[in-house]
Amino acid sequence: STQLIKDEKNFYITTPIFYVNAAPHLGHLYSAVIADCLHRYKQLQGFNSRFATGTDEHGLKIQQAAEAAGKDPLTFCTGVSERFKHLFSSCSISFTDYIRTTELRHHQAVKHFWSLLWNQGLIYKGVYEGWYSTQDESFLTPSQVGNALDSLGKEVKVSLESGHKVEWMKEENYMFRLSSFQSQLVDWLRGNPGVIQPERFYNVVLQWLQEDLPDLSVSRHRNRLQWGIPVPGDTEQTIYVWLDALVNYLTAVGYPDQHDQWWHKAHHVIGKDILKFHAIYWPAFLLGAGLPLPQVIHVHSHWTVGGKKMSKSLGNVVDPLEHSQKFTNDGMRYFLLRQGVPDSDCDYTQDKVIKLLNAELADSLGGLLNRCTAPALNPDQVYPSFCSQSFHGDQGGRAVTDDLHMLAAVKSLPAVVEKHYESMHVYKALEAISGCVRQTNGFVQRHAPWKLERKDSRDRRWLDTVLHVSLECLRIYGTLLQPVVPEMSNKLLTRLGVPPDERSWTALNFLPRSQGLDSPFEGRPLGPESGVLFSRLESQNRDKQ
Ligand code: ME8
Repeated sequence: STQLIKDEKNFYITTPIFYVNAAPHLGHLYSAVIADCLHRYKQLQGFNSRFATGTDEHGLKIQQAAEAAGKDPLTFCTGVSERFKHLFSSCSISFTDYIRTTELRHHQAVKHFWSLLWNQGLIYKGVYEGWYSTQDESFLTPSQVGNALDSLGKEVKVSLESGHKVEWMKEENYMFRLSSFQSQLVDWLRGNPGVIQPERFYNVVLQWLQEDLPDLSVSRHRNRLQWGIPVPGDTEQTIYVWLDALVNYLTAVGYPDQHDQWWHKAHHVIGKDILKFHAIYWPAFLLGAGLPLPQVIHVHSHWTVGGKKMSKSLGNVVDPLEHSQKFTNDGMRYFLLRQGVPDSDCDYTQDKVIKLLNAELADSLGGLLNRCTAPALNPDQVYPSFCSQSFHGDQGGRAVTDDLHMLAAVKSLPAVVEKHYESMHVYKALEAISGCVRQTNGFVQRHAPWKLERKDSRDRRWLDTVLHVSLECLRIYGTLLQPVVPEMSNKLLTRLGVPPDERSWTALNFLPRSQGLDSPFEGRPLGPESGVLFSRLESQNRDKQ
């Protein structure tokens, strides 16, 4: 039972593993930031959280990209994989495992997984005939294919969902009995309504499962695809890249030897473009292999740039490293999570980034911290005492109705934020925090503590109380913001003198003194002065993107 209690606090979060055919872009960073936020949030709640990310390095698309670059595939993959790793390390993505599908441990995991499916009679040799999109590494039914014009005006067949070109192929290969899992998948979804979030995507998957679910080709002939893992017992065939890639989630927690205590806590963050693979193929494979299904699949939508899909040919691909250098890591993270809505696509423009960060981080939050810690107002550089009589007592209490509203809002803020972090509606959490910051600024503005007379004892008590309340608000905001803007929160909490062991979710008891509890902060010194919290960004008139 000790084991059980230990496992209860385990949590496992993943990002998609990223294709190494091209450089990282904004969308990739977005997936990683969402997962990182959830990982940090769980850790603050006392969970033992593991967080895996990495790169997807096999398949036709990569094979062709390496050829085009004139490099041998592994050298090519290593180069791009390092770029992803560097991006994530630079952007405070605190992964605990970085997996590459070209690693030996992964080859072993995939072979083991394949053999299990094979031994269950779930894989058979057959002939696949149908459409294939190399760009999506995806098989499509005729109803998923339509006509379009290519760049030369020639009529071509494309995937209706992605718009990418498809080709007709006919090949002998191995097939997985996907069709036999249709009703089990429907039962799983019906029995677990929260398993795919947001609900919109849950409904999409249920809809897909109303249609025909043909068996799935899970290998390619070696003549076509060499860059991959050979089928165990048949070196003429290479394992389909999606089967290979999905198993990475197991490899990263030690499959096949020691995945148990983590695997049944798996949470996947994915973009909407790869929903079918994660919500239909993956659960079917797992059912076939007798493994538990993921706890939650968190789906997010896409970023467009200047109203258009990001694409090399349009030249509007946002380099996330360059932009996080320009706007700071925390600035980028804040923007992506504050503006990114999981349910629908969002548009990225530098103008919006600058306006948002200046308003909410530099002016509102940074301004509040600056005011309450400025030596002019707080010459002793301490967390002053809270006096409930001067706040809300019968004699001379100076709080007004708006102040009480503010206190109530901040008091309920942790629960509100928690709810939104749990469902990955981080933008709602940030909206709530930012609303409270605004109210606290209003509180300070209303009572203009700089006009109070420090020598007058009644004024002084009130001044201290106003500062105490504001610092408490800041402490709550700093604590709640840690999953989103870790560096800035650290700076803020350090300035307030909050030590690292008082920054977890259990430290969120707001203003304990006003609730008749001892305030651990009363009289404590503030931390050292550390400059502005977030420097205002210059607007970039020449470049509106
Ligand atoms: O699909 N906006 O890799 P990938 C937001 N290797 N997110 C976006 C985006 C955009 N415009 N474009 C991409 C693969 N993404 C596979 C995954 S998992 C076993 C294998 C995000 O490099 C989105 O999360 O094409 C997408 O799912 C992810 O990047 C992977 O992109």
